[in-house]
Amino acid sequence: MFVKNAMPIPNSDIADMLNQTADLLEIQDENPFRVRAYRNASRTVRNLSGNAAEMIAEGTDLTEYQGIGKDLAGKIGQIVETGAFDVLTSLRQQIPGELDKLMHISGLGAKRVARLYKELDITNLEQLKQAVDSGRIRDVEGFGKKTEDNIREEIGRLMGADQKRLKIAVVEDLAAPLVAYLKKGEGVKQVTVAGSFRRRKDTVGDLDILVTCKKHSNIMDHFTRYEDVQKIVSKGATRSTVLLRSNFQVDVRVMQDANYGAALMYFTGSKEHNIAVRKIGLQKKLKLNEYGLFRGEKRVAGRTESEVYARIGLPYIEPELRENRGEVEAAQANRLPKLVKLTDIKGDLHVHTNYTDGHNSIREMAEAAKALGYSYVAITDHSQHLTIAGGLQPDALRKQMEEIEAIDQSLRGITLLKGTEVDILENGTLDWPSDLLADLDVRVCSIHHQFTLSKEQQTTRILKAMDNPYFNILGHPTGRLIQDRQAYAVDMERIMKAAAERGCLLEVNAHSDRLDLNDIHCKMAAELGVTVVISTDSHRTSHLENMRLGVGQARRGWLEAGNVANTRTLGELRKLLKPR
Ligand code: DGT
Ligand code: CA
Ligand code: CA
Ligand code: ZN
Repeated sequence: MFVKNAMPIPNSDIADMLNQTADLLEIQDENPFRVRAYRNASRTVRNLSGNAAEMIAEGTDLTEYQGIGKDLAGKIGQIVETGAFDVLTSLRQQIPGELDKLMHISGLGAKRVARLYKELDITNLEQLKQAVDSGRIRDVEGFGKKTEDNIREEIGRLMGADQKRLKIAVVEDLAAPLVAYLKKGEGVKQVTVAGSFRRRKDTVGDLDILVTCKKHSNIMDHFTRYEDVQKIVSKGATRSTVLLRSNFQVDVRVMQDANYGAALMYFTGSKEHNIAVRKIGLQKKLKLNEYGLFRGEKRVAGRTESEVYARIGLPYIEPELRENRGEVEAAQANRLPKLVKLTDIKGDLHVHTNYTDGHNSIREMAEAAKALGYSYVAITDHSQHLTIAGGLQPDALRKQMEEIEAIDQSLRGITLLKGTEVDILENGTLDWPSDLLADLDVRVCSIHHQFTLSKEQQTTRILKAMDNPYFNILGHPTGRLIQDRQAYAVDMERIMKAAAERGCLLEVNAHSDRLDLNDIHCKMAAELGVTVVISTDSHRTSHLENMRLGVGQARRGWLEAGNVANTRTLGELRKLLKPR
């Protein structure tokens, strides 16, 4: 199970859940009184002066407040206790995608959103945009030119706001040349990217860069003259902000050596982590801010992060853990995980070639894997059902297996494994017969179609597939594409429990668009005793290096090398891949 967060759930989260319930009920054309009851309760909770969870714990009767009857008080109690409540949970299962967000677009509303879903299968902003762009929306009853124009304008605004965050791989490409450039500035000593980038979040809102330099450096002139700068938002001696041509924001702050560690800690965040650490400091009469750790007026630490943590009485906490998801408590109890590292990874178990939709040959992929120092790599092309990706027919797979064996014979230092990425069909069977599966070393089993099944159906489908004795690895287990496609509905806890029982592995897909399992799911995997595999799903040689992105998510999910199958030797790995 999830470790319960030490912080009580904020009122705003409870209020959001109640409001979302009202939205979803409205989309279902429910009784308006029931809808309004949820909206009223939401507003009341949002405006409470105390924290609802704490109030309940202290015995306050919430029904004393306007708009909260016995029934709703019970539901709020359920949210406070479990972080969820049954009405919303079941509504979310019944109503796909982001219909509740779409209904707030001006010109839409609940009824129209429901109609768009029924007639055009629209469940998210991207699909709505496509329907507007292609003119299909005009064909729906009640949608005229004016509505269409309204929606188009609103989509532009929403997507613009949404796209301010970028995928971490994209931000890496912006950050690397900028950091190299800053390091060339006169008198510059250290340059470090802090913020969510350093915590390896899957998307990043802006770059927070810290610099130390000798006195009288012209670092801010240097920074603002960077060729990719589109606009200087502000420029000062110690802090400047610019927008790059991609519209992405970069903050640069100049720090003193004496408080560099404290500043790095502050600007690495997360804010929630910082607050939790500061609280512990205060218990010891120590004040922590970006200028250092102070007892009274006296700075007692600040030069390095380790020094600051140590003076507060904590071991060093890795940036990826700093989300206030229990890491501070774990640090206090000396129970921090020893996080998996990129250098622990011994091979890649999800790689495509030009047999299907990859760009490189088997030999090219194998040699690139060898160059990374791996001791094994599995070739896993698509199965027959996935025709759009050139899925192999059985005889083509047989031919590929022979070629893999031949190339493996000719390569030293790395073992090529015969694999497949086999589709999980809608009824839960695998897209290859058992005799073919039996002759392979690695079977990655993935969902590539029917994303919109109900949670129950999708879960059953996967569980059924896992009953197949040849099922090794569940590929990209939620199917999400970051900022592009929602995860399909699935009961991850049930899947993980089943995987743990059967010895199935779950993939952390390191492809820059995917990164699923995500951080939360990785943590859940460790807690439920599921072993994961971190794989790149490479479609060309350069993709093999995306392994670091998957490792980043695994680290955010508290995973140690022992939780990750492809940190093991080939011999140990083969045991995990044996049919059951
Ligand atoms: P992002 O950019 O949205 O992906 O996320 P972050 O975490 O990089 O957030 P950002 O850029 O707003 O701020 C960078 C760090 O600075 C943040 O992780 C913690 C710290 N910070 C910013 N504002 C505050 C604040 O009001 N209080 C505290 N304690 N820390 C803050
Ligand atoms: Ca940031
Ligand atoms: Ca920032
Ligand atoms: Zn796939």
